[in-house]
Amino acid sequence: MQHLRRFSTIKVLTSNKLTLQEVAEILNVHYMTVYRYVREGMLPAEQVSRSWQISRADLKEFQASRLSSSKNNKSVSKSGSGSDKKARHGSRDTAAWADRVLARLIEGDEAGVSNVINSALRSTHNLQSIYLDVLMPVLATIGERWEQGKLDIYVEHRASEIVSRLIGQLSSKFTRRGVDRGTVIIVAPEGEQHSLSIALTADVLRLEGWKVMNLGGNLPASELAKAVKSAQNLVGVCIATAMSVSLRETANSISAVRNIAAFNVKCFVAGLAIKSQDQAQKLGADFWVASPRELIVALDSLSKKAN
Ligand code: B12
Repeated sequence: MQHLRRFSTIKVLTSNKLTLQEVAEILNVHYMTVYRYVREGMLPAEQVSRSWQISRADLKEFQASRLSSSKNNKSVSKSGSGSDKKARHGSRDTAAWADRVLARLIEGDEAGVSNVINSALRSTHNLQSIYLDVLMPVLATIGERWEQGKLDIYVEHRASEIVSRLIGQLSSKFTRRGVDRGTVIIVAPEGEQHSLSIALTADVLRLEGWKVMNLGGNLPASELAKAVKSAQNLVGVCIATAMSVSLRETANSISAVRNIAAFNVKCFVAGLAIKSQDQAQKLGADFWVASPRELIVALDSLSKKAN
């Protein structure tokens, strides 16, 4: 065992390309945290076959940026206005909760998942983090294992259904009274049934004070146009697409929005099938958002500009 550990340490020290697991060892965080850094574009990585590779140079840069941001965080805390919730975001805490949720989900233990989530909520008091740092990475990991043939399709379907019901239970907690920043529509285009990440994002935006019209998956462009017409004080429309075959319908949806919406309504695209701002613009959108947090930031800056 010790021999194996030494071998992996030597490999970590000498190789120029590192795996998620190796980076996790170096940073002393869970590998799902590293995966999230990669997926949220914080840590550049290349996908080779089915695994991610991170260059040592990129890791060094990432470590340097984390060091400077943690110095900044410390100075905020000293001034008394630091947020515990922020400090916990993406930490080993959330990774540990994610591990527990993942294990219960794979077992199909719905009550167990609910118990773990409720304990996590009592412990972190951070709804946003439970959705974005626990449930979303867990779904992505289940997807990865499914793609690698490590999980049966029925297990993945069962997990999706459990998460869907869990969102139903938690959704009512995501309210912020007395704030109305305008309306945001979130939807997936016709043919696209991947709607869990849309539902999670919708709740998180509600907590930020947005009125969210969640239209779910598989919505024809003509129906989206009707929804846009009916919306009061519409600020943005976000179309999420997981499958590349849905890109044409994504473009149709965007053009339907453009035909009906006021000029200042912004169109965002998100999801696994969208990889760059350039691609987003080619589809007719204004902005690509790589994660729900990016959408929150983009909407914040729109409302600041408007005020
Ligand atoms: C769950 C799942 C399903 C469920 C969906 C349940 C539901 N109600 O949503 C079911 C079982 C229905 C399903 C069906 C299918 N699926 Co499926 N599915 C998945 C799986 C495992 C997870 C999707 C998910 O929720 N991920 C969680 C999100 C959070 O992870 P993420 O995408 O990495 O999210 C990051 C960003 O993309 C972004 N983001 C994602 N969504 C959004 C939304 C907003 C608003 C914002 C701001 C950001 C954002 O934020 C995250 C980073 O912080 C993925 C595998 C995977 N790797 O994701 C396959 C996957 C998406 N499915 C796939 C396929 C092919 C299918 C099927 C065709 C399978 C089949 N043969 O029947 C059908 C198609 C159904 C259809 N017509 O849409 C492929 C798509 C390949 C492609 N690129 O074209 C994938 C990638 C799996 C694979 N590699 O084969 N699927």
